[in-house]
Amino acid sequence: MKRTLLVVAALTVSVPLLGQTGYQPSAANLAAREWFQDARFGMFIHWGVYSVLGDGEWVMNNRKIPVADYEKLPAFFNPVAFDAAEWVSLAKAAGMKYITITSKHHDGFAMFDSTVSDYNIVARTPYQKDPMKALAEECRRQGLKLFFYYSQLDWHNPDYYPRGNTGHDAGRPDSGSWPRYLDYMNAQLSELLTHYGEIGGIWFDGWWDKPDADWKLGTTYALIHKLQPQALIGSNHHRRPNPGEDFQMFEKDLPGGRSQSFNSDSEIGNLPLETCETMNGAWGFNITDRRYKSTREVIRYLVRAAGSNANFLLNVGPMPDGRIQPEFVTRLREVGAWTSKFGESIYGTRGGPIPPHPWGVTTRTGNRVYVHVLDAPDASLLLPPLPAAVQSAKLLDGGRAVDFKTGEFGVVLTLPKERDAIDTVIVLDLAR
Ligand code: H79
Repeated sequence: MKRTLLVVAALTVSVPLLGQTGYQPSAANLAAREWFQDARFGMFIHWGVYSVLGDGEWVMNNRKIPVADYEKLPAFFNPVAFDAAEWVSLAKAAGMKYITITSKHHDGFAMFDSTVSDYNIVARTPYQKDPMKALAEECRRQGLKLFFYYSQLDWHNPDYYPRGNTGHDAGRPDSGSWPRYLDYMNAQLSELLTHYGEIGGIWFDGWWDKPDADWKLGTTYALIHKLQPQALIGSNHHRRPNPGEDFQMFEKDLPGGRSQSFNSDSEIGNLPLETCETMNGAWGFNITDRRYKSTREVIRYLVRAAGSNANFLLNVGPMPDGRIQPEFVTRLREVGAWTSKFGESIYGTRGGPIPPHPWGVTTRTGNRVYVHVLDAPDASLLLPPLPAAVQSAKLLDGGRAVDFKTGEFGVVLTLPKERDAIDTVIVLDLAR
């Protein structure tokens, strides 16, 4: 009985607090959402003191490393080969339009200059510099937007209490002040929103660690939107978007996909969409992970994402010395060769008009439809009826005409005998 009452009380209290109620995005924010969707392709960067161990960004939790031992890591983090211009140039060469980087991951270590705690890169590492500053400046110089990943979950701060589902082996005292933790988090977010010029937005993660806690999301979201109204807020909570969020992301799944257990409850909302994926199996640098996706697989994921009306945020986990490993660099340059040739079928498009199919996807701009034929075994392909009559069909690569017939059931395309091994893109111009 007591338990039931508690549950009811928790529900009635927490529901209205799940976001910035009454949020009206500013004109600048709405414009940024359009920019974001046009951009379609970004670079995700997971980089932190965990990179030193070469065992992924979850190493503190997975190897049950207590705070006292984990705190030895910053002394070994000295990325003397870090060159912001190289990273940004590489992203640009791949055809990426923005970068999203871990400013703080679950381990709680700030990869930026923070005054609210000395658990940060400037105070605790021999490097003593703020790489977010260098990246922000370089992104501005090269015309990319910079987003900050920020983990709401924290395995280091004792005020992250009561603890959530993870981080139980960090050896922290069984006490702490949750309101003080939220103040700390909001103070760090204020730093990220005031010290680095105009940023693209904040990519939250870790909410899922304490889904029943009162995160006072409305306060945090209002703070961000007040400091930078154009900044886009997204949260990787695997739920429907909350009021105050500006885009919705999916981890290791296309929108609506269910391949990951944590996506079992995810639902697609009405906001701009993004999906993120790793280039091997790891987000943070992993020295033994050789499960590299091929360039072809990466490009086809970008195509499938665009056809699902979503951006693709492709991850790299730089090494502790600041370099990006050659396996990633090679693939990114190859992806760039493809995007520079086929980019018009991706950038500035929206998914559709035909929903994704096993044979491939469609993207569109205005009255032009790009049919991305990925896995169509037959010599012809039937498209369901389109919103307007097809006036011409041609290959994007080379411009050769593609035969088509319009009938009662839709449009039948005669596919070229020689298919592109990655993606055969057919351009349809529809009547206005
Ligand atoms: O930042 C990246 C991940 O660290 C973070 N989100 C992306 C963008 C993330 N946090 N949790 N999860 C993803 C899902 C949890 C996966 C886990 Fe595991 C499975 C945690 C423990 C088992 C993968 C395998 C990570 C550690 C071992």
